[in-house]
Amino acid sequence: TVPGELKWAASPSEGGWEEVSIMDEKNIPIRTYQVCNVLEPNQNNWLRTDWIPRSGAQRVYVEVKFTLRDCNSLPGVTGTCKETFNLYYHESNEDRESYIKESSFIKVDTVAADESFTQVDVGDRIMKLNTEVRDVKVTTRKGFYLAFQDVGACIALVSVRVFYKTCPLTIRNLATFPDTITGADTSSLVEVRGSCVNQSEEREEPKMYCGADGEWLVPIGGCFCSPGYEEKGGACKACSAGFYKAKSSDAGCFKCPPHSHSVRDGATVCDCHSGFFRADSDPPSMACTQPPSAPQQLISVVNETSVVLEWAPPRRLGGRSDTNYPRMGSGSISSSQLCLPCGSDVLFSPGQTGLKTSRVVVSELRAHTHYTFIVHARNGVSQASGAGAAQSVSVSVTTNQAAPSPVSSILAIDVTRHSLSLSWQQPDRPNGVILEYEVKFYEKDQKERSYRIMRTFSRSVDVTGLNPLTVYVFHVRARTAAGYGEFSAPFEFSTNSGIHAVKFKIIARMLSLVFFICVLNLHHLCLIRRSKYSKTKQDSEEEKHLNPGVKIYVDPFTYEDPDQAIHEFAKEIDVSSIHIEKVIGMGEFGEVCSGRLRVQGKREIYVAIKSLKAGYSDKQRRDFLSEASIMGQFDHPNIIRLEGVVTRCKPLMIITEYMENGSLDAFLRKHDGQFTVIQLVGMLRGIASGMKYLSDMSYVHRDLAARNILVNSNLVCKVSDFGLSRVLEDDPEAAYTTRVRRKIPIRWTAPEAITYRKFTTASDVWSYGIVMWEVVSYGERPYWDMNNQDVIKAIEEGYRLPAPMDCPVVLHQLMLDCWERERAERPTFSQILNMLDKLIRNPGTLRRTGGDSTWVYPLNTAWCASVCLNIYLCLCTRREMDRLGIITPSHQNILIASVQQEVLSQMQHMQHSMVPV
Ligand code: ACK
Repeated sequence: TVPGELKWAASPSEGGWEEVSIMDEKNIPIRTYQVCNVLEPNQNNWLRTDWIPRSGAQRVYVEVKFTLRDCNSLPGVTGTCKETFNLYYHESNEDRESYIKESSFIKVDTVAADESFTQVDVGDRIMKLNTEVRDVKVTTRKGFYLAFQDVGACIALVSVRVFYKTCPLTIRNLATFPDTITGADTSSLVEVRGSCVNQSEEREEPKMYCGADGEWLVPIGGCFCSPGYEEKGGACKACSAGFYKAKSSDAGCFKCPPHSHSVRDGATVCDCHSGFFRADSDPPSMACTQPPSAPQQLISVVNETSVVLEWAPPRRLGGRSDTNYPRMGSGSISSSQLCLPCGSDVLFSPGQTGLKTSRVVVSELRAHTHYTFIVHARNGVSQASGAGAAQSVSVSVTTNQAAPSPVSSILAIDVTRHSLSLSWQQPDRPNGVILEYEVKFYEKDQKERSYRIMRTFSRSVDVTGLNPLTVYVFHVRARTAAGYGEFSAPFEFSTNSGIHAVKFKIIARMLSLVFFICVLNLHHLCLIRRSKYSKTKQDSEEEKHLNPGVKIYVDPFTYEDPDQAIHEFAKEIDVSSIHIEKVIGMGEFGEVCSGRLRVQGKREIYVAIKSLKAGYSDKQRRDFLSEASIMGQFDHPNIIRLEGVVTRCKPLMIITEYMENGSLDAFLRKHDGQFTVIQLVGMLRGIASGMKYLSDMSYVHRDLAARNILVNSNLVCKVSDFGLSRVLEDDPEAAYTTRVRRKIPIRWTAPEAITYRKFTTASDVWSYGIVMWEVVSYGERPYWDMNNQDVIKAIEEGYRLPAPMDCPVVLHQLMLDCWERERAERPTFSQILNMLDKLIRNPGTLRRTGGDSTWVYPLNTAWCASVCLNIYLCLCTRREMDRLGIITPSHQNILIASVQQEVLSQMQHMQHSMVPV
C-alpha cells in the first residue's frame, strides 16, 4: 500500500533485489521486490525489511506471498538456478539500524514454492502466487527485522504480512476476559483472570487459558449477577418493577410475592402493601402477611386447684401457619383487687408459652384463689405490626379447696436401739389449715404387709417399741378440711446400737454403690469379652466368603446415586489449589492438561488434569466420574494414582499423578532401540504387578494396551484408563466385529471376548501378551497393517505374532502362553510376575534370541493364498525391513513379495517366520 518506494535495505544494493512496480490481477499497481540472477553462480542477495515493533507479541507469524520461476522453464540455465529462498530474522531495540551483519540474522526457514510457473506472461495473468506462513519466537527485544536471502532463484515478493495471534476479548460466565496475546511457544497456555461484568459478583475466581492458536480454553469459575439484577445476553440487567432478586445467583428475577410490590427497577426485595408485614425471618420470596385475630370461645373448667382452658383458633390467621399462644395467665388472691403474676410453682401443661395446641392444663394453683387467664394469639408478624390486646381473650376463675401436697422430706433426729425421733416440714402447698399429720411405717423386710399408723398435730413424732438393728420405712401425709393429701415418698431409717441412722444410711448406700459399680464393671468386661469373641467369630465367618485379606473392587454403577460413589472413593479438591500449566492431549471427554496441585500441609506436586468439556449430558458426567470412582479404589505403585476430583464447580476435573513420559506406546516409538532387555522386562514387570493387583481385586480392565500404560520419569509403568464406557465404545482402536455389535479393540482382545464377550482376568492376560509384544518391538502396531477381520481370521487359524527383533526366546514363549486359545491354559498374572522376577534375577536366560525356531508359526496355506499370490509371506517389523533394505511401495509391514534369494537367506538367518505359499 506504500504509494512510493518501500526502500527496504538490499545487499548488494545493485544487481540483487530490486523494487519493481507491477500490476496485480485487478490491474492495480503493486510494489514487489524481485531478483532473478539464475545464470550466475554463488548468489547471495539480501533484502531486509524496516524495523517491525513487536508490540508485546511473543510469537509472530510471517505470511509471504511470492511467485517463483520453475528453473526448467528458463532456457539455458545451468545448475546455478535455485527454487527456494531463505527467511531470516534479527531481534533489535534499535528502529534505525543501518547495517546489520548477515551473521547476526537467525534463519527461520528455507521457503520453497508450492506452485511455480514456467512462463512469465503477466499480460495473460498466468502468475502462480504462493503463500507460505512461518512463525518465530520473538521475546528478547522491542522489535525485529526480517530478511530474505536469495541464493539464485527467480522470485518476486508480492506481499509480506507480519502478524501475531490473540485470544479475542470475550465474556464467559459473566466475566470479561481481555484481548490476550498468545504465549511464546506453540504449546504454551497463558492464564488469564477475568473480571466480573457490571452489577455482578464473583462466584469463584474466573479464569481461562489462552492457547497458542488464539482459542480460549478451560473456563473455570465465573460471576453471578448481584441482587436486583439478572443475566441477559451475557450482561446483568436490573429487575424491572414488580420483580425482585434477593441474592446473587444464576437465577432470574422473581415476580413480587402476594401482597407486596416493587416500584423501581433493580429491587432486591418487594415492599409489603400497607397493613401487611414481613417477619425478620421471612424470606423475600414469602408473601406479606398479617397478625392473627384473637382466639375464640375461651372456656375454663376448674378441678380443685387445677384449671383446664380450651379455646378455638382465631378466625383470621393472617396468611401464616405459625400462629401460637405465647403467654397466658395471671392470678390474684380473691380478697385483693391487685393482680400478681402467677408464681413459678404453677404448672402449665404442655407449657405456658409458644403453644401450638388450643388446650392447656394449669395445675398447682392455690386453693380458694381468683385467677385471670389471658390467651394471646400471635404469629411471626405480630411484633412487626405492633398489634397487642386486639389479639387476646381472657377468662377469670376461682379455684376450689384442695388436699395438701405431700411432705417432701423426713429427718431422723434421734436413733436408739428401740426408738426413732422423726421430724418434717409443712407441705409446700398446704391448701388450707393443716389439721393433723399421719405417719405410716413398717419393717423394710416386711414390705407393706403389716404397717403401723401414728397421728400427730405437730411436725415431729417419737416412734418407740422398734426392734434393734432393723430398717424401717416411713411415709407422712397431712390433712386439711379438704381431706388427706398424698403420702410422702418412703424414707428409710434403721434402729441401731447408737450409730446415727443417717450415717448408717450413707455408708450403706456408699457400700451398695461400690458393690454396684464392681458388678457393673464385671458385667461390662464380660460383655466386651463376649462381643470380641462373637466379632471374631463373625469376622471369620464373613471372611470365609470374602477371600481373607483381599479388598474387592466395587462397581460404581451399582450405586443408585453416582455422586455417592464418587464421594466415597475420591477426595474433593478445591479448584483454587490447582494451577493448570498446559494442554498435553485430548481425552475422550475433553482436554488433558498438566499442572501443579498444592494441598494444604503437603508439598506441591505435578498432576495431570482431565476435564469434562461443557455441554455434557448426565450420562457423560456419570461415565467421566466413574473413572475416578474406580481409580480411587486402587492403591498400588503400578496403578495410576488418583489425587482427587473437582465436582463442586465447572469444569469437572479428575486429578491424577503426573507421568512425565506420557503413554507407553508413543514413548517407546520415540526411543526406538534405546533400552536394554532388562529395562524392557522391568517395564513389563511393573505392568504385570499392577495387573496382578487389579485381578486380585476382581477388576477386569478390558482395554489393556500400551497406549493405556503411562510412564513416569523413572520409567515406572502404571496402568491407567479405567473409563468403563470408553472400553467398549470410544477407544480409537475399537472396531466393530462382524458378529458382535459392540466396539472392541480387536488386536488386543482375546478371541472369547471378541466372539462372546467373555471378559475375564484371562482375557486381560491375553492383552498383556500383546502389550509384551508392543514393548519388545518398541511400539510396533500389533499385526501391522492387517485389517481387523484378517486378524480375527488369522488368530482362529492358529497364527500368533512372531517374536520381534532381538526378542529373548523366553519372553516370546511367555507371550505365546498368554495367547493360548483355551483361557484356562493361560498363565495367571501372579505366575507371569514370578516368571519375570526369575528372568530379572537370571539375566542370562534373556540372552538367547531368535533361537532355532525357524518356521514355528505355520500359517494356514489356504488363508495365505487368499491374501497373496506370491512366493513367500513374511511378517516383520519396519525396523527389520529397514535393516534388510526392503522397500515396499505401500510401506506396509507385511512383506508379501517374491523376495530375492539373497534377501531370503538373510531373513532365514534372522530366524524369521516365513512361510512358503
Ligand atoms: O501420550 P500422551 O502424552 O499421554 O497423551 C495422552 C493424553 O494425555 C490424552 O490421554 C496424556 N496423559 C493422560 N494422563 C496422564 C498423566 N497422568 N500424566 C501424563 N500424561 C497423561 C496421555
